[in-house]
Amino acid sequence: RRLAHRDVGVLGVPFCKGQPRPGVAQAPQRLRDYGMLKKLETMGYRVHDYGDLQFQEFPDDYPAWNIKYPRSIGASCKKISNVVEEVTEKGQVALTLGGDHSLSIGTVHGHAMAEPNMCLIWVDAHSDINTPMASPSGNIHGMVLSFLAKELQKYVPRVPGMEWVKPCLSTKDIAFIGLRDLDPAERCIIEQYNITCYTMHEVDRMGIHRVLEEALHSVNPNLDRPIHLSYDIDSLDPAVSPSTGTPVPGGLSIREGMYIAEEIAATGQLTGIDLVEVNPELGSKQDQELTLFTACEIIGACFGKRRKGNVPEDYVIPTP
Ligand code: 4U7
Ligand code: MN
Ligand code: MN
Ligand code: MN
Repeated sequence: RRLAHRDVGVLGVPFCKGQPRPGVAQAPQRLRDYGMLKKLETMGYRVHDYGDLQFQEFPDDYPAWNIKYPRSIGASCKKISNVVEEVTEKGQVALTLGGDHSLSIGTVHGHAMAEPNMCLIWVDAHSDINTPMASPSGNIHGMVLSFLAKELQKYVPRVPGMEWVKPCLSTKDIAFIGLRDLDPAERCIIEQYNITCYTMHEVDRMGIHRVLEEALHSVNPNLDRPIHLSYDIDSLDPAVSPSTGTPVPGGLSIREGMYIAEEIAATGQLTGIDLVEVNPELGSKQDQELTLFTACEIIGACFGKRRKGNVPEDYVIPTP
């Protein structure tokens, strides 16, 4: 399967209801305007842009327990899941541009429907595994994995809008990288279910090379499983990605962020990517440009752009 994927299916998700700050819904268009898709075309990919997803309005979308906008998010994620499943089945790499991280309930679900043997690498400052009853905020972007992990369903109530979700992952199929802001329930779940987890503490202790080696080994030892990479831009240090809703100091450097993307791309197994939580309306003009630049560099690396250089397949050194 290595390098077989020359087609990318792009889905924009201008969605922000999983968290409180507007602006994150503008990211898909801003990333396109910044030239992200042109960059992929220049790299030799055929880019199929499915445009921005259209959402249904739910005027009376009252909280369920403390969960905010369950019906809107549930219905949107159901659509997202169907699109990602179709795109994956066509043999295209599904690239989803968020939008807040709640959309990954849809992308991971859709990818798993098409590729049941899939594993998940979650690059984030946060673990997004709060259960609805434990969440301190009620924001779904911090609860994503609790809806998807089979082992956690005993903690998840029947939420209006989410009835369609089939828990499609095991906690064994998840690896976290970059974490540095965990709520008590999240730390407790990671320990009780022994979830593969490399926080910034481990990045400092072991270096990013060993972190990637071990993370890949634990979820994908033979590198024969399709990989879903869910990349929250807040995993990176606010110095390189300031325009995001929940920035946390002490994050990944741009070099570590690119190394992660390069190594996962090199497996040849990366078939689904989310880029989420870019908020191009936060911070100064310069902050916004920098965040868009960083996001494009990361996505380039996810699609095989290497800092050591690339040689096109049919390249010959020019002769005089
Ligand atoms: B993101 C938080 F309480 N854990 O649940 C929560 F700190 O997608 C933050 O990673 C979640 O940006 C952040 O609301 C979600 C909070
Ligand atoms: Mn985050
Ligand atoms: Mn996140
Ligand atoms: Mn965030």
